[in-house]
Amino acid sequence: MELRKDFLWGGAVAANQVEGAWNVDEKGLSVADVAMYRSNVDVKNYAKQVEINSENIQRAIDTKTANDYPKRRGVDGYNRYKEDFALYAEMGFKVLRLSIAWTRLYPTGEELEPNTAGVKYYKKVFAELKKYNIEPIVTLSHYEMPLNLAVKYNGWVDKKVVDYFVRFCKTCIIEYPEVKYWLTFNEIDSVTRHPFTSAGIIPEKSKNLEQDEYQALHYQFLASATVTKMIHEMLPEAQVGCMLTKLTDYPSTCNPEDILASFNSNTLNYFCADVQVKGEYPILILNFFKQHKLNIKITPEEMLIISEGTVDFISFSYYMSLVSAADESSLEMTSGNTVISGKNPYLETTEWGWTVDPLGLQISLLQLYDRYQKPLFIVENGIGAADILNDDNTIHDDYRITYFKNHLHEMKEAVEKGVDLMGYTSWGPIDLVSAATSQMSKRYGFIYVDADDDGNGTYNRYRKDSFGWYKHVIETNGAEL
Ligand code: BGP
Repeated sequence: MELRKDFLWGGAVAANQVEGAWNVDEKGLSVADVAMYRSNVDVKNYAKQVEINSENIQRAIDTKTANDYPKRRGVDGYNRYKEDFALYAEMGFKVLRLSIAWTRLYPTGEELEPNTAGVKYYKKVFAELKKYNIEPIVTLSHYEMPLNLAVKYNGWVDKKVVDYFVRFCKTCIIEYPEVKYWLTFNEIDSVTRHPFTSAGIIPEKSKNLEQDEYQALHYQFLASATVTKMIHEMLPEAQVGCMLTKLTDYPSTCNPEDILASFNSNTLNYFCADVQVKGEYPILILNFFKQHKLNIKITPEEMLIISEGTVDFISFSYYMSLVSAADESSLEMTSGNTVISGKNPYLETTEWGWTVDPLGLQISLLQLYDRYQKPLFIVENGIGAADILNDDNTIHDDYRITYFKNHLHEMKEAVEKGVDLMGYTSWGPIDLVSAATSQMSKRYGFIYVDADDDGNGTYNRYRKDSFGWYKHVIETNGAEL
């Protein structure tokens, strides 16, 4: 089986990682604007340790420049989007996944009417994409909650936030009816890994953090289903997807104890898709709540909405696989994508320690399709590397070409075996500010951006070697890798 004729090739970005212009045109502060993640962060406790407390947030609010917070500068995408879209068009993109920054439309999240400048900005963005027939895939929430809602309500722990989010989404649906593909929450499962950026939870405000994380997740499910229903009613042609971090877990040995540990890890990883695809909580998760003495408020009325707002397709990010053992101390540990896991002796890691596992992509696709029989969409995949810009403005990133070649090969194998795959968008087709580390030097793009970790540079764009390679892949609809 070949890839669909209308296979959706493209790339994926998030507003907070490319736009910059953090305080322009009435934009409010978002959680991303104050997150100070650094590369030396202990991933084991990620946001829970990483200086996310009231004092730190206040300091960030008081800081009026972008210097200390590279994300506030992004890659100047707010001003340079036309140039960037022309480059995407040159590569032959059919789609661009991007997010609409909640704080451009509702600076504090609580306004009754949207900010006109913000609404206008994305109209220009979509019109520009239209020129090239590039379809937008819109993520409604990509770690971009208004900071005000985090500070005032401890984020998604409070049900009020559901209404604020739905109001924002309704505006998006009314203002941008041309959008055919919508994703509600980026990596929705990440609430339990980095509760601040994912759900606006300030850990010191939580009496029981685990309880709050799962409560927040429940309200995100509710909001997602409400918005999914709304899109289905208001834009009958449009499709809505959930978005997961696919973290396929392998047992460290064939000892049944290790198999069980790995099964448990996979069960937790499937949990969000189970809710968003099937419209109900899996029994194993309800028991997990009991065992962990979590008392999550879930009403029958909310479950009705969740059951009525199931998604049309499953999208996911794929960067790595994990290894579990019953006795964690038997494992050498590694970290990546805010996850800590056993190191897999059969696999290499990137410069940032992320396990590289192309076959794991095939396995993930097969497992997801086998479990849900829903169309799948790979909406993030890529390698963060410290590229070198040569004097003649070339960038020889053969390692990136190898990475993509291997992953796309496995993707095609899965399709060959019958998986229904809608498309593939690489993460960061242009270099952007890293979500976890706030670094520029961790580069994902086919397009190089001349900026460093402190925000210095010309911000000029240069084509890397991988640029021409990806263009050819798209031209041949993946036949030639
Ligand atoms: C995913 C996020 C993205 C992106 C990517 C790479 O988890 O959805 O926003 O950033 O990971 O991560 P990083 O930027 O930390 O290398």
